[in-house]
Amino acid sequence: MELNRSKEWLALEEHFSKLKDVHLKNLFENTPDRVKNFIFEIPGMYVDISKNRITEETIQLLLNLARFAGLEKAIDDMFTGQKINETEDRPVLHIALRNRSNKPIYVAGRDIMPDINAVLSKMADFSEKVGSGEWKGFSGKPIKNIINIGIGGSDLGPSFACEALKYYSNRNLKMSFVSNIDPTHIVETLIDKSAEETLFIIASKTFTTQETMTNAMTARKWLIKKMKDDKAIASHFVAVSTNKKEVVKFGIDPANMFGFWDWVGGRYSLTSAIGLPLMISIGSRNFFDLLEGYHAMDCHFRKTPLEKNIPVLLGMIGIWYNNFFKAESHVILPYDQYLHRFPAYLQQADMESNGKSVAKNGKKTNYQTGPIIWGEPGTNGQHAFYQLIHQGTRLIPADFIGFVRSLNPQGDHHLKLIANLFAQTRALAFGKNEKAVRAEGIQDWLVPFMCFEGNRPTTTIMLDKLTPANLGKLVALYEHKIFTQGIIWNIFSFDQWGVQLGKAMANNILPELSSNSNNLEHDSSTNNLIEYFKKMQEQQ
Ligand code: G6Q
Repeated sequence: MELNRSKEWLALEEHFSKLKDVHLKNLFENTPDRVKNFIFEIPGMYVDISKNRITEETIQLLLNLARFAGLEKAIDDMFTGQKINETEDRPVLHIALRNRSNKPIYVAGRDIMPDINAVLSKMADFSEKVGSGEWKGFSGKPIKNIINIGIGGSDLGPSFACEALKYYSNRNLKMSFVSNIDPTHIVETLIDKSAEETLFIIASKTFTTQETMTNAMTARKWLIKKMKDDKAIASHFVAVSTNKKEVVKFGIDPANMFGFWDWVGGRYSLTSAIGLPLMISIGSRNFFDLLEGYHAMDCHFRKTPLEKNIPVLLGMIGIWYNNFFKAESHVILPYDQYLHRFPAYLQQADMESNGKSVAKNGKKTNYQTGPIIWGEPGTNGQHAFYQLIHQGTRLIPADFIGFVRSLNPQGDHHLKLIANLFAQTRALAFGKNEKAVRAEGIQDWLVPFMCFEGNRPTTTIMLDKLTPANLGKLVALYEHKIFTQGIIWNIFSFDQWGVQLGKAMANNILPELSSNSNNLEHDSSTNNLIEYFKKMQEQQ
C-alpha cells in the first residue's frame, strides 16, 4: 500500500489538522512540565524535543507510521549486512567500521571484522610514524604538511572532522584538503608548502574520479619537479581506495595503500580508511575514541525501542514537518566554532541520501522526500539569516547543538554563547506578542514590525564536551536519522545516481572544449556556451 494512503498516514493528517494552529506557548501552558516527556539522554548527550510542535499523541502516530514502514526490520537488515543498497546490489555496513564489540558481521558468509581491524591497525601504525617524524620524506626530512586529495565523500568527512577535532590535533602537522578541480584549489594549497615535507593522501573509492585524479596528477608532477626524482613518489604519496589496480597504475606502492570496501558509501566513509588524515592529525587513540562514540550511538539505534530511540524520534519529527507542515528545509545550528563545517557535511549526508523522487518500486513518489539542509555556526548566523527563521513566511525546523563545557574557556565567552543558544530557542518558540511590544513603549506604527509570532520549532542537542567520542555520537545520530527517513519515504538512501550523471556528462563535454570541430549535438544553450567559451579563449 502507498505510504500516504496508509491508515497511519491518514491518522497523522487528521491529527495535523487539529494541531497545525496550536501554539507552542499553549502546549507549554497546558502542560507546564511538558519538557519531562520530551527529553532523551544517552551518556554524554541530552536531547530536548519539547520545543517542537508535537504532543505525545503525535509521537505515537509517527511511530505507528514508522512501524507501518517496517523500520524495525530495516534497522535489523542494515546491521546484519542484508543487501539493502539494492540498486547497487550491496549491503550497507558503515556500522561495521566502528563495531567496537568486534562481534562478527558477515558479508557473503565471511566475517568482515578481521579485515576492518587489519586496516585500522595499518592506519594506526602509519599515523604514529608520520606523527612522530619516523616517516621521512625522500630527502630524509619528517613530514609537516598532509594534503588530502579527494572529493565528496572522500573529502567532506575528514575535512569536517579535522576541523571539529582540531583541539586534539598534532599542531606540528598542517592539514590541507584539495577537492575542487578548479586549479586555484591545488595551486593555492601548494603555494607555501615545501615538497620535502609534504605527504599527499590520494583518497578515492574508485580511483577514477576526474577531479581527484586530475589534482593527484598535478601534485605528482609538482613533487617530481621539486624533488627531481620519480622515486620520491614512494615517500610522499599514499592512497586510500578500493581500487588497487588503479593505485598501482598511478605509481603508489600497494604497501602504502589503505583499503576499504564497496559496502562503505562515500558519504558514510569517515570511519573507514578515508578517515586517515583525521587519524594522523588527532592520533589513533582519539580516533578509536571517535569510533567508540559512533558505536555507542549505533547500539542505541539498534537496541532502543522506537519510543526512546533518539535518531528515530528526530527522523520522525523531520517527517512531521516535511510531509505534514510542508517545511522545505531544515537548518543545523551548531553553537561551536569547531563544528563550522558540520552543516556542509550533513548537507551531503542527508541530501545525497534522501534527495530521491523514485520509490523502491520504481514509481515516482507522490510525497516530498529529503529536505534542503543548511546552516552555519551560532552565534554568527544570528547576525545573518536568523531574521528569516524568526519573522519570514516559511517554517524552518532548526537543530541547535551546544556543549556544556568549552574546550577553550575564556572569561565569560562560553556562558554568553550558550545564553544566546537558549535565548534563540525560547524566542523562536514563544515569540513576542503585541502586548509585550507595546509595554516597551514602542510607537504604534512600529508595533507590527516588532512582533514575533513564535511557534517556530527547534530541537536542542546538548553534549557535555566536544570530545572525539561525542562527535562520533553526533554524526551517527544524524546518519541514523537520515536512514530512518529514507525507510519511511521508501527510497534507496544509499545510491547517488545524480553524482554519477555529473561525472559522465563532464567527460562528454571535455573533449569538445579543446576540439577544432564545431559539430556539437547538445541543446542550443549548451552548444552556444561551448562556442562562446572557445571563441573567447582564442582571443586571449
Ligand atoms: C558519496 C558519493 C560521492 C563520492 C565522490 C568521490 O557518497 O558517492 O560524493 O564520494 O564522488 O568518489 P570517489 O571516492 O570514488 O573518488
